[in-house]
Amino acid sequence: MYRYCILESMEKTVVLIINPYVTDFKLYDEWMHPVGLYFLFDYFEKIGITPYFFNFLDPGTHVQEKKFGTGTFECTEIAKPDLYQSIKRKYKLYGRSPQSFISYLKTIPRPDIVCIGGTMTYWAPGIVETYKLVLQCIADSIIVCGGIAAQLIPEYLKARMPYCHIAGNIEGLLSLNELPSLFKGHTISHYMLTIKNCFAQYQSLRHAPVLLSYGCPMRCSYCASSILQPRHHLRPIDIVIDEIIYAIERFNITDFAFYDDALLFKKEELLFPFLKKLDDLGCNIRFHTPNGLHVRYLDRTTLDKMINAGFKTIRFGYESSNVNQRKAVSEKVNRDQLREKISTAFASGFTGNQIGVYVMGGLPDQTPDDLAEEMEFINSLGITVKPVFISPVPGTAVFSQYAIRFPQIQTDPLWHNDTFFITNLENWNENTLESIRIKARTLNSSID
Ligand code: B12
Repeated sequence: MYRYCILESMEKTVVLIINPYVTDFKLYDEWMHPVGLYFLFDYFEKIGITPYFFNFLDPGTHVQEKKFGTGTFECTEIAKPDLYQSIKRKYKLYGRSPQSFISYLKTIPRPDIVCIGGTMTYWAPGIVETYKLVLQCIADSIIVCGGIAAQLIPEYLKARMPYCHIAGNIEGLLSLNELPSLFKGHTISHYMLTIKNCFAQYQSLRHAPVLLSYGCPMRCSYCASSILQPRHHLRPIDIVIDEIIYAIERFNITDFAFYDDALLFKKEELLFPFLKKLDDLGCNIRFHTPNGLHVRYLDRTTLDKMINAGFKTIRFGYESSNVNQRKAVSEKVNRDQLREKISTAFASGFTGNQIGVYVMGGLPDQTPDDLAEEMEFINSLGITVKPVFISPVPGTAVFSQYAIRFPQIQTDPLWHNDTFFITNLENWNENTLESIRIKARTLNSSID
């Protein structure tokens, strides 16, 4: 089934790394980067191979630019899978045209190995589409798929991409029996990898990712972080600073988004010295935290440091204050604690518009009214409310719980889509979702 080829030497091996297409009802570039692929790129460089890189979701090719470097991607409407027929929204393939990929291939030597990434499990049809295009264009290359989706749904991908090795992560790549022995013996140290070298491949960019730590010490029952990265470790601050300086000097970037699961954990050891170093260097930066921060680690000192360092968009993972659902979200914080943290953030100088709180819809036994009431509470604090809907992620406790009622989630990742899954729960449907979205817009319009 698989393809093999004889690779003569490390220096002559040509590797192409691809960030694949995405299939979904919506996709905006809120500082999106395939950070895992940037590390993979650097790993190849460190073992003596300089790879090539093609990003179907290149943030330098926005069709429309939005605030703080964000924007929208090129897309085409595609046929809805049968499962999604009840959803009234358009289903799309996001990413640059096949023609732009074919043109790119003409500029590089013929790849021996093609590495395809992939993030959300329910974006799997986008990975398969990319694989098909690769098969058409580069006959006989060795194709490897890795990243979050490959780690969480390997069987699904294997069944649809017969000529592809499913590696998962970089360690998985090294242990693939079918790969040439060239790779064997090259252990990796995640600590030393940098995103900088892959970054250099872009023509233009308006934003960049920052990752200070890898993995998460928390064990929320809906999140797969601890399965994907079982150990939490801190990246060397000097490497991260070097990446930022590079992004500023090469692309004149001002907007940086944190990708950490738990940015505020061990902040005295990591975030604080990092911000101090940047301050000493006099960098003029705007920071954003699209991935929610843990509210419980916030205090006046932290918030003061954040506002002084240029944090412009801060998001908190509050999820739910309902006692039944708080268990599902590691008892994040209760309402009184949130109220107190928000007033501290105001005292530090943040405005309501800069602060957004994620509230999760679709937790076990939660009704739309529970969520609406939660949103009103967030609004009463004078900040922005951000409803998000549950995606059951394989390997998590919430997934196992839902798998009893919806066994399909174990075999079909399209079920994990945040826009679709919730519509199957009692009391939830497309209309309730729409009313939640409208409610959020109305509530947020009163926030300065
Ligand atoms: C940052 C982040 C985001 C960011 C940006 C995501 C992006 N793609 O740009 C934001 C905040 C926007 C986001 C949003 C969401 N996210 Co998110 N996010 C993450 C997070 C915390 C980190 C991902 C990351 O970049 N890690 C850092 C890199 C370095 O790691 P990595 O990608 O795993 O790569 C490593 C290996 O896999 C390997 N590798 C990677 N690619 C390849 C390829 C090959 C060939 C090989 C060999 C190796 C390899 O190399 C790396 C080093 O080993 C993960 C949790 C986690 N810890 O992974 C959730 C996670 C991916 N998100 C998740 C979810 C649910 C969401 C949301 C749906 C939340 C919601 N309900 O609204 C939204 C949807 C976003 C959208 N656009 O529609 C889920 C996935 C769900 C799923 N079904 O797949 C995760 C796993 C968290 C969870 N709940 O368990 N997210």
